Amino acid sequence: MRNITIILAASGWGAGKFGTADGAMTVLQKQLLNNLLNDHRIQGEVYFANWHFNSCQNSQDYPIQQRRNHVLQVGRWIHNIAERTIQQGNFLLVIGGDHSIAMATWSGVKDANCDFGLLWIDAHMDAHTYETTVSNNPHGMPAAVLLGKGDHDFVHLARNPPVLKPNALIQTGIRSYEIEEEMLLKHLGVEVGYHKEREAYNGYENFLKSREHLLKSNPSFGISLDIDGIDPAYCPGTGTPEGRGLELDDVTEFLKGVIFNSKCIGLEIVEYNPTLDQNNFTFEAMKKIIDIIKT
Ligand SMILES: [Mn+2]
Repeated sequence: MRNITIILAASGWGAGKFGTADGAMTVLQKQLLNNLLNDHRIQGEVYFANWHFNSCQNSQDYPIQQRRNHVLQVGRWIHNIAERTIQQGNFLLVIGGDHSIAMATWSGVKDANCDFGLLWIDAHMDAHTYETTVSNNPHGMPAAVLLGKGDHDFVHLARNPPVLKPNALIQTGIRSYEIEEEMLLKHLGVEVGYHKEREAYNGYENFLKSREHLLKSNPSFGISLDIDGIDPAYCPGTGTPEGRGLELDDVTEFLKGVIFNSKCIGLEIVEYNPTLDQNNFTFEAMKKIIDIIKT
């Protein structure tokens, strides 16, 4: 029996468009968790919270400080549940929502006295701070925050920051970033898997290598999956799509049965924005991803 705690965080406060919040909403309403929750090998509990009155609004219509405060509120909620989840030995599944929630997810895991490495699957580095950001969107900052850089309160969602030492983070799928982000990660010595040559790329092998590498210096690992890391041909429903992305099959193959892998502490899936979907492609991809983790 595997105990699993699922957090559905309907928050787009860290993104440009609040529609990202509808990702968690859709997963709930369209019952994408049913196969997980009805599996006799799994004992699941679900936490859901919606942080918007109107997800049709743009976050740019709100002051930066207010958006930041909401990101912190959502973050404290997630942190507390994540911490308890890991203390209880449960598998943690977080579904967003935008990627700013990663600050909280992995801060909570760390505060449960868990040593882990994090595989970051994304088109973007998300290594901005308020000093370098162009958009002022916190979902471009979580990797920096987890490394102890940037906004003081974001960093201190964790009791003892930084959450990650540079060798406990590996990024993959990266193909869109600003020079300031690259400089920060290079300076710290984080391993970045660039994804510019799609043809020459062996996605699945690469995931396995990254996991092995993380497990050399960490007893366990977690996965932060930004679905914009996957090619927009499969996942067009996301706020900042980038072409020439990862193969969906590589990602699902890697995630196969992951909740029964005792070395894997948790998975986070973020940036699904159903309002931007085309032909339900992203919906179907989400369904596939959620089902495969118990297969
Ligand atoms: Mn991201």
